Amino acid sequence: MIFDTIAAVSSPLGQGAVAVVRVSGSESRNIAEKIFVKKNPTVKHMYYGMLYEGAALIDEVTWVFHQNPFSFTGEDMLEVFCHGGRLITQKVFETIIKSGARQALPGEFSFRAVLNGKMDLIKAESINDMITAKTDNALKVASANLNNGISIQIKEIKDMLMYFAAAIEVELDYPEDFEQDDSSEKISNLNRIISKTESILKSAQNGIAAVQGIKTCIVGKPNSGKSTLLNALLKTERAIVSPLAGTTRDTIEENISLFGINLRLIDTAGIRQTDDEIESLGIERSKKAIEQSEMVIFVIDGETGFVQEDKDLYDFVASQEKDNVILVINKKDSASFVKWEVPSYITWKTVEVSALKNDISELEKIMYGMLCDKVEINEPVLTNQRQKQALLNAHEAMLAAKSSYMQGYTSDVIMIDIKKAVQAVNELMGADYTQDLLESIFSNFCVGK
Ligand SMILES: Nc1nc2c(ncn2[C@@H]2O[C@H](COP(=O)(O)OP(=O)(O)OP(=O)(O)O)[C@@H](O)[C@H]2O)c(=O)[nH]1
Ligand SMILES: [Mg+2]
Repeated sequence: MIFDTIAAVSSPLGQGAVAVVRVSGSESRNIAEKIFVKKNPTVKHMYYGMLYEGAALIDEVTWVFHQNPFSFTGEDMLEVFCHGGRLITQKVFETIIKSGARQALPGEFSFRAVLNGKMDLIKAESINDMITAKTDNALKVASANLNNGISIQIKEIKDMLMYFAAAIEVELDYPEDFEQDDSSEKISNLNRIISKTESILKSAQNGIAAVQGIKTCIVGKPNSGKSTLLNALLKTERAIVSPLAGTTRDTIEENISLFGINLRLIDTAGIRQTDDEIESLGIERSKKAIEQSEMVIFVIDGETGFVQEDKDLYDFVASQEKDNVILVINKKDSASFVKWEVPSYITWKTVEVSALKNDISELEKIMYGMLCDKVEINEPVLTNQRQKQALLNAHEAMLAAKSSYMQGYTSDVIMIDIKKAVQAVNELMGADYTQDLLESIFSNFCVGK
Protein backbone atom coordinates (compact mmCIF):
# COMPACT_ATOMS: atom_id res chain seq x y z
CA MET A 1 0.00 0.00 0.00
CA ILE A 2 1.37 3.43 -0.88
CA PHE A 3 0.66 6.46 1.27
CA ASP A 4 2.09 9.93 1.56
CA THR A 5 4.87 10.53 4.10
CA ILE A 6 3.87 11.50 7.63
CA ALA A 7 5.76 12.93 10.60
CA ALA A 8 4.98 13.55 14.25
CA VAL A 9 6.61 14.36 17.55
CA SER A 10 6.23 11.02 19.32
CA SER A 11 7.38 12.08 22.78
CA PRO A 12 5.17 14.16 25.11
CA LEU A 13 5.16 17.91 24.64
CA GLY A 14 7.22 19.73 27.23
CA GLN A 15 10.77 20.02 28.39
CA GLY A 16 13.01 16.94 28.64
CA ALA A 17 16.48 15.67 27.81
CA VAL A 18 15.51 14.09 24.50
CA ALA A 19 12.49 14.24 22.17
CA VAL A 20 11.64 11.83 19.37
CA VAL A 21 10.35 12.83 15.95
CA ARG A 22 9.20 10.00 13.68
CA VAL A 23 8.70 9.92 9.95
CA SER A 24 7.05 7.16 7.92
CA GLY A 25 6.60 6.80 4.16
CA SER A 26 8.51 6.64 0.92
CA GLU A 27 10.03 10.13 1.35
CA SER A 28 11.78 9.16 4.61
CA ARG A 29 15.09 8.37 2.90
CA ASN A 30 15.06 11.60 0.85
CA ILE A 31 14.27 13.61 3.96
CA ALA A 32 17.16 11.98 5.85
CA GLU A 33 19.57 12.61 2.98
CA LYS A 34 18.47 16.22 2.80
CA ILE A 35 18.44 17.25 6.47
CA PHE A 36 21.54 15.28 7.50
CA VAL A 37 23.42 15.85 4.23
CA LYS A 38 24.14 12.12 4.12
CA LYS A 39 23.81 10.00 0.99
CA ASN A 40 22.64 6.37 1.23
CA PRO A 41 22.39 5.98 5.01
CA THR A 42 23.06 2.49 6.33
CA VAL A 43 19.85 0.84 7.47
CA LYS A 44 19.27 0.48 11.26
CA HIS A 45 22.51 2.27 12.03
CA MET A 46 22.40 4.97 14.67
CA TYR A 47 24.07 8.10 13.36
CA TYR A 48 25.24 11.10 15.29
CA GLY A 49 25.08 14.28 13.24
CA MET A 50 23.86 17.79 12.58
CA LEU A 51 20.35 18.50 11.34
CA TYR A 52 20.14 21.31 8.78
CA GLU A 53 17.42 23.29 7.14
CA GLY A 54 19.18 24.42 3.98
CA ALA A 55 22.42 25.92 5.26
CA ALA A 56 21.04 26.67 8.74
CA LEU A 57 22.06 24.33 11.57
CA ILE A 58 18.97 23.39 13.58
CA ASP A 59 20.17 20.80 16.14
CA GLU A 60 22.74 18.19 17.03
CA VAL A 61 20.92 14.83 17.03
CA THR A 62 21.11 11.07 16.69
CA TRP A 63 18.99 9.35 14.05
CA VAL A 64 18.15 5.98 12.54
CA PHE A 65 16.80 5.02 9.12
CA HIS A 66 14.65 1.84 8.79
CA GLN A 67 13.94 0.36 5.39
CA ASN A 68 10.57 -1.21 4.55
CA PRO A 69 9.26 -3.70 5.46
CA PHE A 70 11.46 -3.91 8.55
CA SER A 71 9.97 -1.05 10.54
CA PHE A 72 7.07 -0.42 12.89
CA THR A 73 4.76 0.73 10.08
CA GLY A 74 6.20 -1.58 7.42
CA GLU A 75 7.26 1.51 5.44
CA ASP A 76 10.56 3.37 5.22
CA MET A 77 10.94 5.21 8.51
CA LEU A 78 13.19 7.80 10.03
CA GLU A 79 13.54 8.36 13.77
CA VAL A 80 15.25 11.49 15.03
CA PHE A 81 16.30 11.96 18.66
CA CYS A 82 16.75 15.67 19.18
CA HIS A 83 17.17 17.90 22.23
CA GLY A 84 13.98 17.88 24.24
CA GLY A 85 13.07 21.56 24.49
CA ARG A 86 9.63 22.63 23.27
CA LEU A 87 10.98 25.09 20.71
CA ILE A 88 13.85 23.02 19.38
CA THR A 89 11.59 19.97 18.97
CA GLN A 90 9.11 22.11 17.07
CA LYS A 91 11.89 23.42 14.80
CA VAL A 92 13.16 19.91 14.04
CA PHE A 93 9.61 18.83 13.28
CA GLU A 94 8.98 21.83 11.01
CA THR A 95 12.22 21.19 9.13
CA ILE A 96 11.07 17.65 8.44
CA ILE A 97 7.64 18.83 7.30
CA LYS A 98 9.23 21.36 4.92
CA SER A 99 11.43 18.57 3.54
CA GLY A 100 8.51 16.53 2.26
CA ALA A 101 6.23 15.15 5.00
CA ARG A 102 2.89 16.11 6.48
CA GLN A 103 1.70 16.11 10.09
CA ALA A 104 0.47 12.63 11.10
CA LEU A 105 -3.05 12.16 12.42
CA PRO A 106 -3.57 10.55 15.86
CA GLY A 107 -2.67 6.86 15.67
CA GLU A 108 -1.67 7.06 12.01
CA PHE A 109 1.61 5.16 12.49
CA SER A 110 -0.24 2.23 14.12
CA PHE A 111 -2.99 2.51 11.49
CA ARG A 112 -0.39 2.00 8.76
CA ALA A 113 1.20 -0.86 10.69
CA VAL A 114 -2.18 -2.67 10.64
CA LEU A 115 -2.88 -1.89 6.98
CA ASN A 116 0.61 -3.07 6.01
CA GLY A 117 0.09 -6.34 7.89
CA LYS A 118 2.75 -5.64 10.55
CA MET A 119 0.31 -6.39 13.34
CA ASP A 120 -3.34 -7.23 13.84
CA LEU A 121 -5.84 -4.74 15.17
CA ILE A 122 -5.95 -6.27 18.66
CA LYS A 123 -2.21 -5.86 19.02
CA ALA A 124 -2.40 -2.24 17.82
CA GLU A 125 -5.11 -1.59 20.42
CA SER A 126 -2.95 -3.23 23.09
CA ILE A 127 -0.17 -0.71 22.38
CA ASN A 128 -2.63 2.08 23.10
CA ASP A 129 -3.86 0.22 26.21
CA MET A 130 -0.26 -0.01 27.38
CA ILE A 131 0.36 3.71 26.92
CA THR A 132 -2.84 4.67 28.76
CA ALA A 133 -2.61 1.99 31.51
CA LYS A 134 -3.12 3.44 34.98
CA THR A 135 -2.93 0.27 37.07
CA ASP A 136 -0.54 -2.70 37.21
CA ASN A 137 -3.37 -4.94 36.15
CA ALA A 138 -4.19 -2.89 33.04
CA LEU A 139 -0.51 -2.97 32.16
CA LYS A 140 -0.32 -6.73 32.66
CA VAL A 141 -3.31 -7.35 30.39
CA ALA A 142 -2.06 -4.95 27.69
CA SER A 143 1.41 -6.41 27.74
CA ALA A 144 0.06 -9.99 27.38
CA ASN A 145 -1.84 -8.89 24.27
CA LEU A 146 1.16 -7.05 22.91
CA ASN A 147 2.80 -10.46 22.96
CA ASN A 148 -0.13 -11.74 20.86
CA GLY A 149 -1.79 -13.38 23.91
CA ILE A 150 -5.43 -13.07 22.89
CA SER A 151 -4.60 -12.84 19.16
CA ILE A 152 -3.30 -16.42 19.28
CA GLN A 153 -6.58 -17.59 20.83
CA ILE A 154 -8.66 -15.72 18.26
CA LYS A 155 -6.50 -17.05 15.45
CA GLU A 156 -7.15 -20.57 16.76
CA ILE A 157 -10.89 -19.96 16.55
CA LYS A 158 -10.49 -18.68 13.02
CA ASP A 159 -8.39 -21.72 12.01
CA MET A 160 -10.99 -24.07 13.51
CA LEU A 161 -13.74 -22.28 11.55
CA MET A 162 -11.71 -22.38 8.33
CA TYR A 163 -11.00 -26.09 8.78
CA PHE A 164 -14.66 -26.69 9.41
CA ALA A 165 -15.65 -24.65 6.33
CA ALA A 166 -13.10 -26.49 4.18
CA ALA A 167 -14.57 -29.85 5.24
CA ILE A 168 -18.05 -28.67 4.26
CA GLU A 169 -16.77 -27.39 0.90
CA VAL A 170 -15.28 -30.79 0.12
CA GLU A 171 -18.55 -32.43 1.03
CA LEU A 172 -20.47 -30.05 -1.22
CA ASP A 173 -18.09 -30.78 -4.09
CA TYR A 174 -18.13 -34.58 -3.67
CA PRO A 175 -21.51 -35.42 -2.12
CA GLU A 176 -21.34 -39.05 -3.26
CA ASP A 177 -18.37 -39.69 -0.95
CA PHE A 178 -20.23 -38.65 2.19
CA GLU A 179 -23.10 -40.03 4.15
CA GLN A 180 -25.87 -37.48 4.19
CA ASP A 181 -26.93 -37.83 7.82
CA ASP A 182 -23.61 -37.59 9.67
CA SER A 183 -24.41 -34.20 11.20
CA SER A 184 -23.55 -35.31 14.77
CA GLU A 185 -19.81 -35.14 14.13
CA LYS A 186 -20.19 -31.69 12.63
CA ILE A 187 -22.25 -30.52 15.58
CA SER A 188 -19.63 -31.77 17.99
CA ASN A 189 -16.88 -29.97 16.03
CA LEU A 190 -18.96 -26.83 16.02
CA ASN A 191 -19.55 -27.22 19.76
CA ARG A 192 -15.80 -27.21 20.37
CA ILE A 193 -15.44 -23.91 18.51
CA ILE A 194 -18.45 -22.47 20.31
CA SER A 195 -17.18 -23.43 23.74
CA LYS A 196 -13.75 -21.93 23.08
CA THR A 197 -15.45 -18.72 21.93
CA GLU A 198 -17.66 -18.68 25.01
CA SER A 199 -14.75 -19.01 27.38
CA ILE A 200 -13.11 -15.94 25.81
CA LEU A 201 -16.40 -14.03 25.93
CA LYS A 202 -16.82 -14.95 29.59
CA SER A 203 -13.53 -13.36 30.62
CA ALA A 204 -13.99 -10.30 28.37
CA GLN A 205 -15.85 -8.31 31.02
CA ASN A 206 -12.90 -8.60 33.41
CA GLY A 207 -10.48 -7.57 30.65
CA ILE A 208 -12.60 -4.56 29.74
CA ALA A 209 -12.87 -3.62 33.42
CA ALA A 210 -9.09 -3.90 33.91
CA VAL A 211 -8.21 -1.76 30.91
CA GLN A 212 -11.12 0.67 30.50
CA GLY A 213 -12.01 0.86 34.19
CA ILE A 214 -15.09 -0.40 36.02
CA LYS A 215 -17.86 2.09 35.32
CA THR A 216 -18.90 3.57 38.63
CA CYS A 217 -21.41 6.39 38.73
CA ILE A 218 -22.03 8.81 41.56
CA VAL A 219 -25.71 9.73 41.70
CA GLY A 220 -28.05 11.57 44.03
CA LYS A 221 -30.23 14.62 44.27
CA PRO A 222 -28.76 18.09 43.59
CA ASN A 223 -26.43 19.43 46.30
CA SER A 224 -25.95 16.07 48.01
CA GLY A 225 -22.19 16.41 47.43
CA LYS A 226 -21.56 14.15 44.42
CA SER A 227 -18.97 16.41 42.81
CA THR A 228 -17.26 16.94 46.17
CA LEU A 229 -17.12 13.15 46.55
CA LEU A 230 -15.70 12.73 43.03
CA ASN A 231 -12.96 15.21 43.89
CA ALA A 232 -12.25 13.41 47.18
CA LEU A 233 -11.96 10.05 45.42
CA LEU A 234 -9.75 11.59 42.71
CA LYS A 235 -7.78 13.51 45.34
CA THR A 236 -7.92 16.57 43.09
CA GLU A 237 -10.31 19.45 42.43
CA ARG A 238 -11.67 18.09 39.15
CA ALA A 239 -15.37 18.97 39.28
CA ILE A 240 -16.94 22.32 40.11
CA VAL A 241 -18.60 22.31 43.51
CA SER A 242 -21.08 24.92 44.70
CA PRO A 243 -23.97 25.36 47.13
CA LEU A 244 -26.27 26.01 44.14
CA ALA A 245 -28.40 22.98 43.32
CA GLY A 246 -27.96 21.91 39.69
CA THR A 247 -24.25 22.81 39.42
CA THR A 248 -23.21 19.74 37.43
CA ARG A 249 -25.07 19.77 34.11
CA ASP A 250 -23.25 17.04 32.22
CA THR A 251 -21.53 13.83 33.25
CA ILE A 252 -17.82 14.08 34.10
CA GLU A 253 -15.63 10.98 33.74
CA GLU A 254 -12.21 10.26 35.24
CA ASN A 255 -10.20 7.11 35.95
CA ILE A 256 -8.72 6.30 39.37
CA SER A 257 -6.77 3.42 40.76
CA LEU A 258 -8.55 2.23 43.90
CA PHE A 259 -5.93 0.04 45.63
CA GLY A 260 -4.95 -1.18 42.15
CA ILE A 261 -8.48 -1.51 40.72
CA ASN A 262 -9.10 0.64 37.67
CA LEU A 263 -12.34 2.60 38.17
CA ARG A 264 -13.99 4.87 35.64
CA LEU A 265 -15.77 7.32 37.90
CA ILE A 266 -18.72 9.24 36.51
CA ASP A 267 -20.05 12.32 38.31
CA THR A 268 -23.62 13.01 37.22
CA ALA A 269 -26.12 15.84 37.26
CA GLY A 270 -28.29 15.77 40.40
CA ILE A 271 -31.62 14.13 39.69
CA ARG A 272 -34.83 16.08 40.47
CA GLN A 273 -37.98 17.38 38.76
CA THR A 274 -37.02 20.44 36.71
CA ASP A 275 -38.31 22.61 33.84
CA ASP A 276 -34.78 23.66 32.90
CA GLU A 277 -34.09 22.15 29.49
CA ILE A 278 -30.31 21.78 29.87
CA GLU A 279 -30.65 20.33 33.36
CA SER A 280 -33.22 17.83 32.05
CA LEU A 281 -30.76 16.66 29.40
CA GLY A 282 -28.14 16.21 32.14
CA ILE A 283 -30.63 14.18 34.18
CA GLU A 284 -31.34 11.93 31.20
CA ARG A 285 -27.60 11.30 30.95
CA SER A 286 -27.42 10.57 34.66
CA LYS A 287 -30.06 7.86 34.23
CA LYS A 288 -28.18 6.42 31.28
CA ALA A 289 -24.99 6.41 33.35
CA ILE A 290 -26.79 4.40 36.04
CA GLU A 291 -28.01 1.89 33.47
CA GLN A 292 -24.52 1.45 32.04
CA SER A 293 -22.55 1.35 35.31
CA GLU A 294 -21.36 -1.71 37.14
CA MET A 295 -21.23 0.11 40.44
CA VAL A 296 -23.53 2.87 41.70
CA ILE A 297 -22.66 5.23 44.54
CA PHE A 298 -25.94 6.72 45.72
CA VAL A 299 -25.31 9.91 47.67
CA ILE A 300 -27.81 11.22 50.24
CA ASP A 301 -27.49 14.75 51.59
CA GLY A 302 -27.03 14.16 55.33
CA GLU A 303 -28.29 17.67 56.06
CA THR A 304 -31.73 16.94 54.57
CA GLY A 305 -31.97 13.20 55.16
CA PHE A 306 -33.84 10.85 52.82
CA VAL A 307 -36.52 12.93 51.08
CA GLN A 308 -39.04 12.25 48.32
CA GLU A 309 -36.45 12.95 45.54
CA ASP A 310 -34.20 10.29 47.09
CA LYS A 311 -37.09 7.84 47.20
CA ASP A 312 -37.84 8.44 43.50
CA LEU A 313 -34.21 7.89 42.61
CA TYR A 314 -34.09 4.85 44.88
CA ASP A 315 -37.00 3.33 42.89
CA PHE A 316 -35.16 3.96 39.63
CA VAL A 317 -31.85 2.47 40.83
CA ALA A 318 -33.59 -0.49 42.48
CA SER A 319 -35.41 -1.22 39.21
CA GLN A 320 -32.01 -1.66 37.54
CA GLU A 321 -31.19 -4.63 39.82
CA LYS A 322 -27.51 -3.77 40.14
CA ASP A 323 -25.20 -6.02 42.14
CA ASN A 324 -23.02 -3.21 43.43
CA VAL A 325 -24.84 -0.25 44.94
CA ILE A 326 -23.56 1.67 47.96
CA LEU A 327 -25.71 4.14 49.86
CA VAL A 328 -23.49 7.02 50.97
CA ILE A 329 -24.83 9.42 53.58
CA ASN A 330 -22.72 12.53 53.10
CA LYS A 331 -21.90 15.61 55.21
CA LYS A 332 -21.44 13.75 58.49
CA ASP A 333 -19.17 16.61 59.60
CA SER A 334 -22.00 19.12 59.40
CA ALA A 335 -23.66 20.56 62.50
CA SER A 336 -26.98 20.09 60.67
CA PHE A 337 -26.34 16.37 59.97
CA VAL A 338 -29.59 14.47 60.58
CA LYS A 339 -29.21 10.98 62.02
CA TRP A 340 -31.30 8.74 59.77
CA GLU A 341 -32.34 5.14 60.27
CA VAL A 342 -31.98 3.29 56.97
CA PRO A 343 -35.39 1.66 56.27
CA SER A 344 -35.36 -2.13 56.08
CA TYR A 345 -36.35 -2.24 52.38
CA ILE A 346 -32.95 -0.73 51.52
CA THR A 347 -30.58 -3.67 51.54
CA TRP A 348 -27.55 -1.94 49.99
CA LYS A 349 -24.36 -1.45 51.97
CA THR A 350 -24.53 1.92 53.75
CA VAL A 351 -21.79 4.24 54.94
CA GLU A 352 -21.58 7.75 56.42
CA VAL A 353 -18.87 10.00 54.98
CA SER A 354 -17.71 13.58 54.78
CA ALA A 355 -16.64 14.24 51.21
CA LEU A 356 -15.72 17.80 52.17
CA LYS A 357 -13.23 16.64 54.82
CA ASN A 358 -11.96 13.74 52.67
CA ASP A 359 -13.29 11.34 55.29
CA ILE A 360 -14.12 8.59 52.80
CA SER A 361 -11.79 5.71 53.70
CA GLU A 362 -14.68 3.48 54.89
CA LEU A 363 -16.39 4.00 51.52
CA GLU A 364 -13.19 3.16 49.64
CA LYS A 365 -12.85 -0.08 51.61
CA ILE A 366 -16.43 -1.10 50.79
CA MET A 367 -15.90 -0.32 47.10
CA TYR A 368 -12.71 -2.38 47.06
CA GLY A 369 -14.40 -5.28 48.85
CA MET A 370 -17.15 -5.38 46.21
CA LEU A 371 -14.80 -5.35 43.26
CA CYS A 372 -11.60 -7.09 44.33
CA ASP A 373 -12.57 -10.44 42.76
CA LYS A 374 -12.79 -8.69 39.38
CA VAL A 375 -9.08 -7.99 39.19
CA GLU A 376 -7.95 -11.61 39.10
CA ILE A 377 -6.95 -12.15 35.47
CA ASN A 378 -4.71 -15.07 34.66
CA GLU A 379 -5.25 -15.62 30.97
CA PRO A 380 -5.22 -13.35 27.89
CA VAL A 381 -8.45 -11.37 27.58
CA LEU A 382 -10.29 -9.06 25.22
CA THR A 383 -10.01 -5.48 26.40
CA ASN A 384 -12.69 -3.35 24.81
CA GLN A 385 -16.31 -3.34 23.73
CA ARG A 386 -15.47 -3.37 20.01
CA GLN A 387 -13.54 -6.61 20.37
CA LYS A 388 -16.25 -8.18 22.50
CA GLN A 389 -19.02 -7.20 20.08
CA ALA A 390 -17.15 -8.64 17.10
CA LEU A 391 -16.67 -11.97 18.91
CA LEU A 392 -20.33 -11.92 20.01
CA ASN A 393 -21.29 -11.55 16.33
CA ALA A 394 -19.11 -14.55 15.47
CA HIS A 395 -20.67 -16.52 18.33
CA GLU A 396 -24.18 -15.69 17.16
CA ALA A 397 -23.38 -16.92 13.65
CA MET A 398 -21.92 -20.17 15.05
CA LEU A 399 -25.07 -20.77 17.11
CA ALA A 400 -27.19 -20.14 14.01
CA ALA A 401 -25.11 -22.70 12.07
CA LYS A 402 -25.54 -25.24 14.86
CA SER A 403 -29.26 -24.69 15.02
CA SER A 404 -29.50 -25.14 11.24
CA TYR A 405 -27.75 -28.51 11.56
CA MET A 406 -30.14 -29.58 14.29
CA GLN A 407 -33.08 -28.64 12.08
CA GLY A 408 -31.66 -30.70 9.24
CA TYR A 409 -30.73 -27.92 6.83
CA THR A 410 -28.25 -28.75 4.10
CA SER A 411 -24.58 -27.79 4.24
CA ASP A 412 -24.84 -24.98 1.70
CA VAL A 413 -27.29 -23.16 4.00
CA ILE A 414 -25.01 -23.73 7.00
CA MET A 415 -22.03 -22.36 5.09
CA ILE A 416 -23.68 -18.93 5.02
CA ASP A 417 -23.46 -18.69 8.82
CA ILE A 418 -19.96 -20.16 8.98
CA LYS A 419 -18.82 -17.49 6.52
CA LYS A 420 -20.47 -14.83 8.70
CA ALA A 421 -18.59 -16.15 11.73
CA VAL A 422 -15.27 -16.03 9.84
CA GLN A 423 -16.02 -12.51 8.70
CA ALA A 424 -16.73 -11.36 12.28
CA VAL A 425 -13.45 -12.90 13.48
CA ASN A 426 -11.64 -11.16 10.63
CA GLU A 427 -13.18 -7.86 11.70
CA LEU A 428 -12.01 -8.50 15.23
CA MET A 429 -8.43 -8.95 14.02
CA GLY A 430 -8.64 -6.02 11.58
CA ALA A 431 -8.25 -8.28 8.53
CA ASP A 432 -11.66 -7.32 7.24
CA TYR A 433 -12.40 -3.71 8.00
CA THR A 434 -14.08 -0.58 6.83
CA GLN A 435 -12.10 2.64 6.55
CA ASP A 436 -14.55 4.36 8.93
CA LEU A 437 -14.10 1.71 11.59
CA LEU A 438 -10.31 1.90 11.49
CA GLU A 439 -10.31 5.69 11.44
CA SER A 440 -12.58 5.87 14.47
CA ILE A 441 -10.45 3.36 16.40
CA PHE A 442 -7.15 5.08 15.69
CA SER A 443 -8.47 8.57 16.35
CA ASN A 444 -8.31 7.68 20.08
CA PHE A 445 -4.56 7.07 19.87
CA CYS A 446 -1.96 9.72 20.54
CA VAL A 447 -0.23 11.58 17.72
CA GLY A 448 3.07 9.93 16.88
CA LYS A 449 1.94 6.39 17.78
N1 LIG B 1 -20.52 20.14 55.35
C1 LIG B 1 -20.35 19.50 54.21
N2 LIG B 1 -20.69 20.09 53.04
C2 LIG B 1 -20.51 19.39 51.90
C3 LIG B 1 -19.97 18.06 51.90
N3 LIG B 1 -19.93 17.62 50.63
C4 LIG B 1 -20.39 18.65 49.85
N4 LIG B 1 -20.73 19.69 50.63
C5 LIG B 1 -21.25 21.00 50.15
O1 LIG B 1 -22.49 20.79 49.51
C6 LIG B 1 -22.64 21.71 48.43
C7 LIG B 1 -22.95 20.95 47.15
O2 LIG B 1 -21.82 20.16 46.80
P1 LIG B 1 -21.61 19.58 45.33
O3 LIG B 1 -20.48 18.64 45.44
O4 LIG B 1 -21.55 20.66 44.34
O5 LIG B 1 -22.98 18.80 45.18
P2 LIG B 1 -23.54 18.00 43.91
O6 LIG B 1 -24.27 16.80 44.45
O7 LIG B 1 -22.44 17.74 42.95
O8 LIG B 1 -24.59 19.02 43.31
P3 LIG B 1 -25.16 19.15 41.82
O9 LIG B 1 -24.01 19.15 40.88
O10 LIG B 1 -25.88 20.45 41.83
O11 LIG B 1 -26.09 18.00 41.61
C8 LIG B 1 -21.33 22.49 48.37
O12 LIG B 1 -21.51 23.71 49.03
C9 LIG B 1 -20.35 21.61 49.11
O13 LIG B 1 -19.30 22.33 49.71
C10 LIG B 1 -19.62 17.48 53.17
O14 LIG B 1 -19.13 16.35 53.28
N5 LIG B 1 -19.84 18.24 54.28
MG1 LIG C 1 -22.15 18.31 41.02
